[in-house]
Amino acid sequence: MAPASPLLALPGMGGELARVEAALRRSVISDDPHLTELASHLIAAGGKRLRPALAIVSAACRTGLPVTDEVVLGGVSVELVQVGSLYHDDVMDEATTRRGVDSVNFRFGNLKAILSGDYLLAKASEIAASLGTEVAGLLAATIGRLCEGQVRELQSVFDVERDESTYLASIAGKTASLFSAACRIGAIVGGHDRPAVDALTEYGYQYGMAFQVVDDVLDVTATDEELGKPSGHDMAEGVYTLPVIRALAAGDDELRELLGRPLIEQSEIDKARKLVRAGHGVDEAIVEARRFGELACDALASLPPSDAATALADATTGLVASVS
Ligand code: GRG
Repeated sequence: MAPASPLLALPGMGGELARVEAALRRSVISDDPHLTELASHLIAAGGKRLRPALAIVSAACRTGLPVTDEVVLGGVSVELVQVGSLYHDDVMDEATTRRGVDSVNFRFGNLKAILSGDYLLAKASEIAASLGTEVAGLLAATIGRLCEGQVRELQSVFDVERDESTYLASIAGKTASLFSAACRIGAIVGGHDRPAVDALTEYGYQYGMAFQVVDDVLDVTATDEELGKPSGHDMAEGVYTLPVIRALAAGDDELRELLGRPLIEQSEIDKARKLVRAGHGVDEAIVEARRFGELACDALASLPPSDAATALADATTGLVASVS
């Protein structure tokens, strides 16, 4: 879990996020009350709503706040994809909790989690289509990228030789693509000119890369309480992220011996985390997160100065500072 973002502190954002909440809840109402219950489960549980916030603040770089209803809907479509992907991810991971509550698969079973995840994606697509063919095409392509990123990750699970380019390609798909789409949709629907749309798209991509690297650092460095979920989960499940890849590349043979198979015992997970923290892998991953953060800020340089653009820059520096 990444820390709260300064985006949410931009004056007026409280009201904008209340609009997102209302529209999100409306968007998943079905004629079947049980499907409404399933689809509402993780929406009601909360979440940081970072992606709709990014869509709104991207639009606000041109117009300020409040944004139009269409921009709010753009943010809602992206959050529905986020929630739908979490439903599917939790089935794949056999997760029992998410956003501080039972995961949908744990509470209702895998079949209902998959189907209601599909329903969320369908609702996201319907909203995107109402915002025009460009937004609809972008959201569809982004869902494809999420799947590509996740499949890439699956292909290198338990691979102690996983290289950095494979890792970066995976996180670009599974995480950065949705952040990038959030900013691009906010920018398109918010009426920015093409150079600004492209600048905000690039910002979202680089922010998303930094976000995932920070998330991966926290899996090694944070406590269960700080994360709100068991730490070291990725290593235990064979997903070797940047700090681990760097530790292995530096020749940590004890870590190499331990990895390559599931870590079942808590003592093994603790040992693996300790070994990674003892080397330079965490520091080197933070340097990479900072580099992505700087690229995100660079992408904002061509935009006219505004409170919204400052909030985007602050969000990036705050994100990286949270692990520095
Ligand atoms: C069906 C769209 C779809 C995708 C299938 C399962 C899958 C492929 C992709 C999942 C990818 C995934 C879970 C990436 C991790 C992204 C991530 C960093 C999630 C956590 O985001 P936060 O911290 O969470 O913003 P909240 O709960 O605050 O929204």
